[in-house]
Amino acid sequence: MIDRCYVYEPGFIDATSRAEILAWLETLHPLWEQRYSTKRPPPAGKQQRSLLRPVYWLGNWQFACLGYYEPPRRTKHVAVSAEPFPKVLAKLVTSIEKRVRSGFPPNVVPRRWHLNTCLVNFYGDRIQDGKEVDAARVGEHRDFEPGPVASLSIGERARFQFVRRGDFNAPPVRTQWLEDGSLQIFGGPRWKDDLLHRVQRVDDKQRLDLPPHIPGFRTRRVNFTFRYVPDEHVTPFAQLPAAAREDVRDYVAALASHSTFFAKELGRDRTAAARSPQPVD
Ligand SMILES: O=C(O)CCC(=O)C(=O)O
Repeated sequence: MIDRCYVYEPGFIDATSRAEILAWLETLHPLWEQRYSTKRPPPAGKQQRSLLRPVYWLGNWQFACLGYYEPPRRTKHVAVSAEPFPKVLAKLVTSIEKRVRSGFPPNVVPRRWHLNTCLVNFYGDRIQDGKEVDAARVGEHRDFEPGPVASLSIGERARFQFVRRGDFNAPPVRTQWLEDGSLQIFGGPRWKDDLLHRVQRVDDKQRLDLPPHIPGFRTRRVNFTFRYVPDEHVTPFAQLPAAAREDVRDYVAALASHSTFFAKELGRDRTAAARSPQPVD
């Protein structure tokens, strides 16, 4: 039976686009975020830790310390305006959106759905005391953004699985190897809500070292997951509440040192602060 809510297409990314994506990746400076705010103690019972892998976000950045976008309970002040998609990704996204609109049942595609958010995940090895420690996996989770999500993969293939909630040791409902250049799209209540997904492992057959160079890390797979966050839920850095702004200021400053977009965002906040100086004792 044809499932109109799931697509896997190997070889979706053509050679020219692949080369352009790799060239663009060279220019990136991903962040290796802390899970919780560094400005106050972690929530009760939680330990501060680094994320397993470096990431970059486009469209809007969901910093781990602010909590990820999760409607309806967490929609405000968690999706922070970020750089637009580079041309090569924007073009691929246009074709993915067309495919979703023509192929997916209309009732699983929200009215204003468009892929305006991209999480770039770097999978590979952490270099620790001169040794490589495999960090190429993602535990079971849901993507809470409304509507179908689409993902593009570059590099070594990854074993991607859909599993039933609460029964992670049971045989997966679906295992899909995501190959270099492939596209995966899933939507609808079964794939998005009822099942969780995970990346169980990533091959290391070619000893790849994909761009960009990330200190303390060797990348063998890059995944781009495209999602939809309603535009009214995307907040410029300067308009975040003060505590959230302090939580992410160091990250935005790090991004700003390589990105004109973030340099402007940081500048807007400084201009606003200069206009309303803090009272002095
Ligand atoms: O790397 C992948 O293929 C999936 C990434 C993922 O599950 C996510 O970004 O939510």
